[in-house]
Amino acid sequence: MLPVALAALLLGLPAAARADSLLPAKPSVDMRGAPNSVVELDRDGDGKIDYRVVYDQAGVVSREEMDYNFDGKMDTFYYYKGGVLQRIEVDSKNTGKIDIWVYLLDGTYVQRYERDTDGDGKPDLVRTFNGG
Ligand SMILES: [Ca+2]
Ligand SMILES: [Ca+2]
Repeated sequence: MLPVALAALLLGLPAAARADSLLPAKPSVDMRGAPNSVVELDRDGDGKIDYRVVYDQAGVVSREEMDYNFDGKMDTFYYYKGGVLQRIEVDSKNTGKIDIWVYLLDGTYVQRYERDTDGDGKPDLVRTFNGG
């Protein structure tokens, strides 16, 4: 299932769209934690982890993973650098393969997205936003 907001993303966006208006809502967690620690949540209580935060050696968030459709498999991945969101990867077709990559500017604005529409694991649709 494709998150509605991401479907909107693929249909075309004004330049400099805010990423947080397009993505599935995440639980609010601290962006800082114990060094090299991992926090896992089972948000729907089915016994399967559906949200995970990984902190780097400095205790800054380096990655988040989310099981958006609660099927037990992580499908949305958020990658950080220095605590700033850089890239989001989504397995929108639930195939276990990433088919959407979203690159952010300043952790907030969508700079570029790429999509793999034929399932070969490589992006074949690329759209770039120059921030208006
Ligand atoms: Ca769960
Ligand atoms: Ca899933």
